[in-house]
Amino acid sequence: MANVAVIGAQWGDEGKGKIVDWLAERADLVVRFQGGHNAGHTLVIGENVYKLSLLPSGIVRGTPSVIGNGVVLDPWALRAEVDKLRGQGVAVTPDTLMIADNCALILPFHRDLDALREDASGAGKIGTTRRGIGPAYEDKVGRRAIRVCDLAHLDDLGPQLDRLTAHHDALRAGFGEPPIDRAALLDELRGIADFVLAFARPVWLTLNEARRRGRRILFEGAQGVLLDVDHGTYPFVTSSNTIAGTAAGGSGLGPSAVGFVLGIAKAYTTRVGSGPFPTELQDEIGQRLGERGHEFGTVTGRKRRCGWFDSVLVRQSVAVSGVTGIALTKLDVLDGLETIRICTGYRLGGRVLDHFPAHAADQAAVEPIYEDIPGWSESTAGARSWAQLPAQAIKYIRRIEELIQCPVALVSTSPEREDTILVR
Ligand code: 2SA
Ligand code: MG
Repeated sequence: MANVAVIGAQWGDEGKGKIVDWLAERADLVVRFQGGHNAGHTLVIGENVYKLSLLPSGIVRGTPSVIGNGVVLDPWALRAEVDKLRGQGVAVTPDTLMIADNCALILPFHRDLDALREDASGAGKIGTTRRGIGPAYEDKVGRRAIRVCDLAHLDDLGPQLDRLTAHHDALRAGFGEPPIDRAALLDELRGIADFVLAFARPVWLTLNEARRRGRRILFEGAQGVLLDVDHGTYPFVTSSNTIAGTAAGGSGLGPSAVGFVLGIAKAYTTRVGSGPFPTELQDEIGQRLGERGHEFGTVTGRKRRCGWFDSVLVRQSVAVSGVTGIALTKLDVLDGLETIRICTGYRLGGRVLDHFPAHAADQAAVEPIYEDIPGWSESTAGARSWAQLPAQAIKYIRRIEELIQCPVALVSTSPEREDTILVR
């Protein structure tokens, strides 16, 4: 079986956690390759609910899990999440969790800067998770970051720390904040170093070795393609590349390591945070989707904006991420709607577009062109076979496949792993 990369085909929260859990059973290793603890992956196992932000979802069932170099790692968030999982009876050991020693760290002042900027931006704010993700990636690309491997050399950080603090002290001064207390920072790092280093290793070696031995690797994407820093709704995006292509580079494997790209898409659309959203519904249908779909952020509890399925956006995600098959989730949330709308194109200043334009003002101005499809009155919640789906629901899925130019490989009808339909 080919190695699978699971990525979000919309703005995140498509239900990746459940699908990854479903696939993790068939994998030997699960790898996170981008993002950080801004992700929120929910796994429902019997009576238990596990909410993961940073750790790969495989950890819950004991599948060896890897945090790749493309991730930005907050050591204190790591410890808190590990403690919480251990409290739920999940074993987290250096055998089940491996962290790339070349991962860049998220430090306390990254979190501060994220919040300071958001608070200062008023209506123009991005709506970040305030976890310090953006500032940490900036320092990585600016070649100033402290990385996991540096935790073993805290006494030799001198010039590196000078460059880092000089950069941040200038930024902080602009917000009227005091300079970074270097002694306090080093103390905090000393207090957490051993905890992180216990899991640290050159995971690229481990992964390449696993590949040579034919082990199956599952790549677990976070957020979604429309939040990709290049291909998403810039500047209302996250600071990493969320496309499937990152799975290789963010873990230290070559591109041929990814055989099958499974894009996860909700049967409607949601978005949390600011930015354009052509099919957003401000009416009672949007309200209903949010309530029935329990659309609140896993990490921050924020209410998600809801709207109709946008086939233009998903088609674009399929293309830029090389999606091989789609897992369509939360179909049951549409149960009982008389009419369901699908966006098939946009109107912009008298022109018809078959793609989402790059410019932010154009993205905000496009008007969706809709196709209306009759809904179904039957319940699809918990359906486990194609035969259990109402004829209209099947028509809806088939139409989506045509429009996005990609087959639907899985349909998910509840948060329970077993409530999944394998198509064909
Ligand atoms: P950031 O914090 O710099 O990555 O925020 C930048 C944008 O990326 C969005 N973003 C997300 N959107 C949906 N889900 C995410 N994860 C959590 C979840 C979010 C939560 O799964 O529920 O709990 O609120 C996620 N992470 C980042 C963010 O909203 C900004 O638009
Ligand atoms: Mg989520």
